[in-house]
Amino acid sequence: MSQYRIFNSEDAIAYAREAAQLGPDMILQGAEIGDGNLNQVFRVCQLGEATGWIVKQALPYIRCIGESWPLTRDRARIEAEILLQHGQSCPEFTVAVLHQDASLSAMLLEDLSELQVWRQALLNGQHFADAPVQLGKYLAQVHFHSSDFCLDYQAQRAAQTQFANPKLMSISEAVYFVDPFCDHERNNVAPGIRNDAERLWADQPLKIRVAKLKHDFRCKGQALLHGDLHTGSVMVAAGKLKVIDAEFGGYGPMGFDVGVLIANLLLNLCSQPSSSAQRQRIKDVQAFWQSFNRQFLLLASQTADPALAEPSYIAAFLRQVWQDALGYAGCEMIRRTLGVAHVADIDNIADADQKIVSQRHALALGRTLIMHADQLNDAQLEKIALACRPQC
Ligand code: SR1
Ligand code: MG
Repeated sequence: MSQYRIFNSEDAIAYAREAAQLGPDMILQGAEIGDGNLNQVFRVCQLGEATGWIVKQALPYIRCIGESWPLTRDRARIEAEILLQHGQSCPEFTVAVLHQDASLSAMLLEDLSELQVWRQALLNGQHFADAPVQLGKYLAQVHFHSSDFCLDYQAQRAAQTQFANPKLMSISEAVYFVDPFCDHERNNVAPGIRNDAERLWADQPLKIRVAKLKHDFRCKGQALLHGDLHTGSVMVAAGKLKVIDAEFGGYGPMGFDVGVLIANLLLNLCSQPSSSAQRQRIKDVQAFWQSFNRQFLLLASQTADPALAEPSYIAAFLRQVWQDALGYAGCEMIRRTLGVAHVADIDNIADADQKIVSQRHALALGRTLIMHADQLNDAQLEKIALACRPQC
C-alpha cells in the first residue's frame, strides 16, 4: 500500500493495520472523525474497544474550501517531522507520531479519545485549570530547544532548512496579514459588521503595524513554531494535555505561537456574556504567559551560549516576545472575525445582536493589542479587554 489515494474507512484500517503491525486476525473498525479545515482524520480501533489509533491523511486540496484551493500533500510529511521534533523537546505535551508514510501523505498517531478539544470544553463552560500552565511549559520547551539559546549556528540553520514549510506558511501570511486588512474575496464578513470592516481597511496606522508583524513572521526565524496554536489544536483532560495539528509549523517568531493562543482565549472571552467567564479567560492568559516566561527563563539561564546567558538580556528578550505576541494576537482576533476561517466560539452564538457585539469586541480588542503592544503588560489586559466591549 504505497500508491496515494484518498482514504475511505477501509483504507485507513488497512494503513493502521500495517503501520501498527496488527495481526490479520484482529477485527478493526474505522470512522472518519475529522472536523478540521484541512485533512481527513479517522479513528481505527479493535471491535468493542473505545481507544485505538488515529490515521491522519492530507488531501491534495484544502478540505473546507474544496478542490478549487489545491495544496501540497507534502504537508503531512512536514507535520509529522515537526511533531516528532516537538515530541523530543516536550514528550509530555506533544501527541505521539507512531508511523508516517510520505507517499500516502498519512500518519498514525496515538488516540487521544479520553481527552477533549479545549475549544469544545470552553464552549461547554468547562474549566481546565492546569491547561494554561501546561501549555506555557510546552511552548517554552519546544521554542527553547529549537532556538539559538540551545542550538549552535550550524545546527539552527540546518533545522531552519529541514523544517522549511513555505506553502503552508505563505497561506498563514495571506490569511493573517493580508486578506483581513483589505476587501479580499476570501474574506467572510458578516453583513452586520461590514461598516466596522471597512473602517479597519482604511486604518493606515493599523496597517503599518501589521506590515511589521508580517515582515517579522517571514524574517524572524527564532524557533520551530507550532504555527496554528489555537484552542482547537489542544486536547485536554484532568491533569493531561496534548498538542496536535502542527501542519502550519516552521521557523518564525516565538511571539506568533504565544499570540495565537492568547487570541483564542480572548476570542472566547469576547463570546462570553458573563463577566465572571470573561475574567477567567484573562486569568488563563496571564497563567499561560507567566508559565511560558518562567519556564523559558529557567531553560535560557542554562544556555551554553555565553553571549546569550546574560540574565538582563534574557529578560529583555522575553519582553520583546510579549510585545510581538500581543501584535500577533490582535491579527489572529481580526482574521478570525473577518477572514476565511472563523472560530466556533463566536460563530455559534445564536442571538444575532449578541453575535455582533462579540464580533465588534474582537475587532476592537484586536486593534488595541496591535496598536498598543509596546505599552501593555499582562496585568493591564483585564482593563483593556473589558473596555473594548461595545455597548449593546
Ligand atoms: C484556509 S486555511 C485557514 C485556517 O485553517 C487552519 O485551521 C489554520 O488556522 C488556517 O489558517
Ligand atoms: Mg489545525
